[in-house]
Amino acid sequence: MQKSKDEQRTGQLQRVVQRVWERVPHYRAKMEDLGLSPRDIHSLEDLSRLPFTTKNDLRDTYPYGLLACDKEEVVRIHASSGTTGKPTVVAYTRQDIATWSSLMAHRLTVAGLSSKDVFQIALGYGLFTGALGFHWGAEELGALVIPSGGGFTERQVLLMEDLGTTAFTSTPSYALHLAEVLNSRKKNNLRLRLGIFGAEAWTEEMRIHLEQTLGITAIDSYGLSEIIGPGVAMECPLREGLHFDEDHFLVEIINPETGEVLPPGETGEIVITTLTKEALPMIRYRTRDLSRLYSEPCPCGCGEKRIARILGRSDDMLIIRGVNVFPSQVEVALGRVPGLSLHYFLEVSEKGGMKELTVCCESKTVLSEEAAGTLIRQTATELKDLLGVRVGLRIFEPGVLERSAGKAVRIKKVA
Ligand code: DLL
Repeated sequence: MQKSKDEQRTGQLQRVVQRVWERVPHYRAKMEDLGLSPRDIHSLEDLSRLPFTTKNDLRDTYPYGLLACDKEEVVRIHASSGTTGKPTVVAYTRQDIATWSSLMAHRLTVAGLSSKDVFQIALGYGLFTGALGFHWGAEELGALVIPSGGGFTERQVLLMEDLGTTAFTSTPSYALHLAEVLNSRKKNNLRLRLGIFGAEAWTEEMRIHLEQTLGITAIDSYGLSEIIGPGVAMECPLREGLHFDEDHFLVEIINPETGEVLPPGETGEIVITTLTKEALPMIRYRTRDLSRLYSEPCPCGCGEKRIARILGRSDDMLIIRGVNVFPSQVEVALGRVPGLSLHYFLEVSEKGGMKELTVCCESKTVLSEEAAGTLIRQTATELKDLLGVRVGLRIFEPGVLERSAGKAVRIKKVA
């Protein structure tokens, strides 16, 4: 059984390599530089011989240089959410949209969504892949879809109450805000049972908080525009890792410094190869996201490869006095302090060539001077224990920090 799957995937890999070799001069040149041709791909082991693709390859060939189909065959464009410079444009053929919808419908079904659900999509519609990816998948499985988009929290709540929303998707940081607004209201008629969250790093502490305050099961969903959008990997209801569909994506974990492929269990950068995409196949795309592969199959029995919750992006890793710090580790520490909400950001400044970090967070309630002092000491201890380095800390009163409707900005650089 496994052998035939491997043979089938080898065939898919050979076809996708042949496709980019024939149609994308940029890929062909990179392969030729390594002395490779499609004839060198005999098995899945040969994947690691292929060159990596990075965001720079997309930038250098902006906007259509990596297209592996005629432009007339492209039916949709999305763009990545980069905040500086030109966006990264990604393209889809009609078949790519169908593939995306059906893999999304499958992932959502596994996550627990069904045609009986009323599914509210509180993600941005537009160039961002988030909303439309969920939208087409949820419609395909027959759920009643409410395309509410990001933000406009009062309207989100009204729709949830009046239309009987049973499941919704948003970023975890926006779900935290929604939960706060819902809990501040006297009466609400909520029927929520399932939340599917992604597009940014979040933690088990945030999951527990969202599940408890919203009365839902919270599922982690991972994806990126360059690969297809949301739907690349998602948890099943056991919530023990995000499942990859290897009929569509081959996944490797590499050492980001050396490029060497790491065995299951070791943390490194996720690298993904698409097997079925037509317009923009990706060969060994370096995501910059850090995670690890599980070595054993999920207890749910599906047999798919799983990755652990994403630790963060390598670009977001801060080095504070020689210690590596990820925003998600700060979230874990804050989640251990009962008096704090999970709204936070990291202020980063530079003094004499050294990075300084100040964690800015919020108390749950307005505190007396004495209680505030205790909370500061408690939080500083948790941060020091978890990060292994002492960092600055500012605790604001409830409601002071900005709420995000989409991806939260966790790192703010100050002069
Ligand atoms: O964020 C696609 C998406 C939308 C995924 C909605 C899930 C839900 P991009 O805008 O291209 O696409 O951003 C991709 O977001 O490389 C990760 O750094 C981060 N990311 C996405 N999902 C997760 C997650 C969408 N579950 C980038 N956990 C990726 C941690 C995530 N980070």
